[in-house]
Formats: sequence, structure tokens, C-alpha cells
Amino acid sequence: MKSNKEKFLEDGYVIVDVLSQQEIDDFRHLMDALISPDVKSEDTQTRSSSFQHLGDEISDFGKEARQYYFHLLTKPGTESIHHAFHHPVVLKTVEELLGPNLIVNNASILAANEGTEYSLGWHRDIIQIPQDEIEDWIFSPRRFHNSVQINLPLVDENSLWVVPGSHFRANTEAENEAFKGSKHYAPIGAEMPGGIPVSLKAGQAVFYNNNLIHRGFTEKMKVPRRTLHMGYHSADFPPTWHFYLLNSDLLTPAYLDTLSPTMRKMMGEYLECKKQYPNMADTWKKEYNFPEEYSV
Ligand SMILES: O=C(O)CCC(=O)C(=O)O
Repeated sequence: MKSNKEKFLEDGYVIVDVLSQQEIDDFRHLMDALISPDVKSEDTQTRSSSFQHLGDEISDFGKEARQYYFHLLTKPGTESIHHAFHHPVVLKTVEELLGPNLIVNNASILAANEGTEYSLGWHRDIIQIPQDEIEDWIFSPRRFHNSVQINLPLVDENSLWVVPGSHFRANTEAENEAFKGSKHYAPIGAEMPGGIPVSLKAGQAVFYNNNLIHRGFTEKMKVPRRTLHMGYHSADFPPTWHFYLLNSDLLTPAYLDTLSPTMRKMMGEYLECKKQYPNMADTWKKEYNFPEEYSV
């Protein structure tokens, strides 16, 4: 049987059972209390989900008929669910995939009410990189992609779609055709050859290399979406551009004081790492990724 790491390296993702039924129930309760799911939109117009990097305000949940994306770690009032981001199975699995000394760089909720139509175009998570600086070596298997992204749903879902194996290669011609000239997002509705849905049971998580070609899509949600979404890197290696997703300006001493000791320690480690690697734009330079080829 293949290990998690072998599957992750080969396919670009691996599915792991993370939560017990009791934990699923507890987290669902905490998440529903945070986002107040009773607010239902009068508005039935289909809307695109928000620009993920900015995120939404929790108090807006349900006002429009769309999927919402809430960043948690920099948001006062969301502490009740933060322990999800240091769940032992999550950390152990990411350590197996990347290495030790994990730094959390994204801790969010993806949520939508039943009946929502959701479509986020096919992409690789390289949105921070200007299109004219995206080169094929970024997807080389020789490059260590120091980032794991995770979706951990609290109800069964099929919203994440992936092209297995695409994390370690450049786009094929057919994929380029689907992207219609963009190196960021394919147009909504584009067919991607080889794209498949990732079916997850509540409490199962998908751990993925976010250089994979992937998208978010559910024709019409039969059940509400309630998914914990997170990302990590190993502090033993230089971070990728994903590390900068979290707005460290919001991690003020006063805010850090409101966190649990574990979360405060994790955020302290984040800030230490930020001091060491202050410049996001370095992370997609060739010499940063292949230092041995550039050292004299
Ligand atoms: O699970 C989803 O909805 C898609 C998430 C996604 O595309 C991303 O985080 O980059």
C-alpha cells in the first residue's frame, strides 16, 4: 500500500481521515455559531465567490447567494474554532508530507448555504505571481514545493476538483487551450481535460500541493458547505508565496494576547519566519528555489 507521501507526490493530493464523529459534531456546532447560518439570502442571483485573498466579513454571511471565504487567524472573535488549526492528525500528516516545524499560513472557513451554485475557475495557486514571471520550472518535480493546502469539510462535499499529477508538470497544450491565454484563472465554465471531483466525507481531509490545477465547483449545493481550509509550510525550508497570505500587520501584541497559548506560539513562529523571509517577491525567483545552482 502506498504511503500518504507517495500518493501526495504522485497525484498531488491525498485524502486522510482526520476527525471523529464527536469532533465533526463539535466543530459543526462551533462553526454554525460563528457564522449564524440562519441568515438566508432573499437574493437568488448567482454571484461569483469573493476574491479569496481578501476574504469576507463573517457578519455578511448569507446576505448573498454565494460561497463565502472567511480568514480566521487575524479575526478577533473566531478563537472558539482555532484549535482545528493545530489538530494532531492535521499536523502529523503535514509533517509527513513536508517536514517538521510547521508554520500555519492560512486558516479559513469556506461556507455556503444549501442551494448555492459555486464556481471558481480552474487555476494553480500562483495568483500572487505576475503572469509574465510564471515559468515552467515552478512546476518541476526537482523543486520542493514547501506548501500544503487542506480542505477539511464538516459535511460531505464534492466542491474541490483537481487534475491529478498536474502539480509536477507544465500545462499541456489542451490545458493551455482551456486557460485561454491566462496563467491565473481559466474562464468560468471551461472544461479541463482530466479534471475530477474530490469526494470527501465529513471529517475527511484532502491535503494538496496547491500547484495542482484545481477549481471550486458545485452545481447546486444539496447540503450547506461547512469546510475548514488551511495551509502550512515547514520552517526547515524557505517558504513559498503562500506564506504571505496571512496579513501579519494584524498580528498585533494586543491581538496575540487574546489567543490560546498554542495559537499564540504558532503565530509567534509565523512572525519569526516573516522576519527571516520578509519579501514575497523573492519566493518565485529561480535562485531562491535552486540555490545550489547559483552558489559560487
Ligand atoms: O475547495 C474549493 O472551493 C477551492 C479552493 C481553491 O481553489 C483554493 O483554495 O485555491
